[in-house]
Amino acid sequence: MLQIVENAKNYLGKTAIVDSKVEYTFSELLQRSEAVSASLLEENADLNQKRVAYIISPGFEYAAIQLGIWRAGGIAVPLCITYPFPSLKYVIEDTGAEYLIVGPEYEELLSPYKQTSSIKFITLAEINPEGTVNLPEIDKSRGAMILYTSGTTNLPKGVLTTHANIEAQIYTLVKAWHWSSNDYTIGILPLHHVHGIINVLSCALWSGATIQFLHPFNADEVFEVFEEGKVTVFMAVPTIYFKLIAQFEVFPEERQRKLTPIMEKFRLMVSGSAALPVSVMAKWKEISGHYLLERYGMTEIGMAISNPYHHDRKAGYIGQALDGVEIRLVNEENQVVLPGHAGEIQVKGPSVFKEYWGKPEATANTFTEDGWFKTGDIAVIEAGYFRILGRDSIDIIKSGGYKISALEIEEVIRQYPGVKDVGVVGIPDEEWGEIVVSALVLENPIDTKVLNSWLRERMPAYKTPRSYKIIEELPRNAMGKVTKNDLKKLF
Ligand code: MCA
Ligand code: AMP
Repeated sequence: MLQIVENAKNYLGKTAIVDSKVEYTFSELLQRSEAVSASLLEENADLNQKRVAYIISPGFEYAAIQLGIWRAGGIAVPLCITYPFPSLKYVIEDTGAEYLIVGPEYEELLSPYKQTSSIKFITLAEINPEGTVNLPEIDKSRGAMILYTSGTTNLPKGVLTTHANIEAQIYTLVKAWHWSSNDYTIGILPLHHVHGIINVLSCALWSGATIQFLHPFNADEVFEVFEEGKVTVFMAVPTIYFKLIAQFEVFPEERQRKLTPIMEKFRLMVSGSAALPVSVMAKWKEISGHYLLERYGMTEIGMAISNPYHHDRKAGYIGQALDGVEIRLVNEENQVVLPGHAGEIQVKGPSVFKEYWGKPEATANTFTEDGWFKTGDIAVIEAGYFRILGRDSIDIIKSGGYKISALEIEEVIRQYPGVKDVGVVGIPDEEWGEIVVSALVLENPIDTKVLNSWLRERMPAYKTPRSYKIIEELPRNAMGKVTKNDLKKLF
């Protein structure tokens, strides 16, 4: 029994999703998801954790497909809609997906998979709207979803979560942030990451709330929806709050005066995925009347630490351990540090993922012997609240809320003719958190604009460097390792 599906049965006539101004009830969502299950299962009784990759714009069909894969016993592999073909191919092949469900906008991009015999290519038009099927019993310990995350290796890793992990992640947030069927939220975040999939979409569906999708993100449209007066809960990354502030500031005073009291009535506004600058928090308070609730999470663990719903929210702090999540801070010897001392955040609990897909060694390395997940984030506790100090690896960059691996980008740039060596770093930026930049050592002269277009065919825009510097040699230490802090200074 999948709890998210069982809960939906309590709200059949209620609006679950608003997509392009069309309203869909929970009953329609369940029916469409069963049609998806039927088209995946055909004559089979259970997908038995076969991987189903899908590339669908945020909206009703996306939600129906996610539920349909789960109900049929498959593992959902949501693909990023802004990835170029090579990045999609990597995820599809790394998961060994046997099914690929493709929205109309992406059929041409993924057409190479139409011909292959190992993958069943399914378009939305091919899903029989009347399809029904006997659905299998799903054990909660089975795999439910694989999301890709960049790390300190040069290729992204698939993070496998079970149904039990996902239910724990959702339940924790529903309880901590008081979700109910009276809630109305906006879906603006990408749906290949935990923030959009779990914190917004799944928490809303689980609670019988309504989610209105806006795609692609557009600050003016977000305020238009606010003006309709239905929104109660809003979640975004700091870059989005930055963009909303910039948009608000160009509105005529009359519109500003109308918007503020509307936003003041919201029940909750949350920021996460990257550090929220105190300046953004202060400005947002002026505009909306809300102290943003900042929280901390990770693809591997869902949400772990959050500022309180009812009590003091502290600017610059991520809050306290969420219910059901165990947190400790340890030093380099893996010993718990004394209060007030910095240490790595380690996490235990039912929301922690099962494994990196097909990477037993990486999985083993990321857990301590006694089963704690090592986040790589360094924090300190001050007056009972956690504050993030940094990360243990300079090669992980957070830009626009996306986690980006410098090594992954370097690996691609190194293949470009004329490039002898390359170093990629993230430099601080108020709007994006960090911005990806690259230093190049050349064999032959190259045009960085041409390099940039070449990269855009191989990686999404958010990973592509925003600026390049051509240098004679990369700064290195006595061991020959590139000293990235010195590299940062060049920018
Ligand atoms: C895009 N641009 C950038 C970046 N991304 N420039 C610098 N740094 C970047 N990171 C450029 C584009 O190339 C383009 O320039 C211009 O900015 C507009 O790009 P576009 O993609 O249209 O931007 P946008 O649509 O306005 O997107 C901004 C965004 C988006 C809405 C903030 O980045 C976003 O949705 N971020 C959320 C990511 C997220 O959900 N992360 C959660 C993962 P040009 O025109 O020259 O091409 S973390 C997570 O799940 C954990 C569990 C957690 O804790 O939540
Ligand atoms: P991802 O793996 O994409 O899910 O990104 C998770 C990472 O985002 C964490 O390991 C943190 O480094 C960072 N992160 C998430 N929330 C916050 C926050 N509120 N403040 C600072 N960093 C955050």
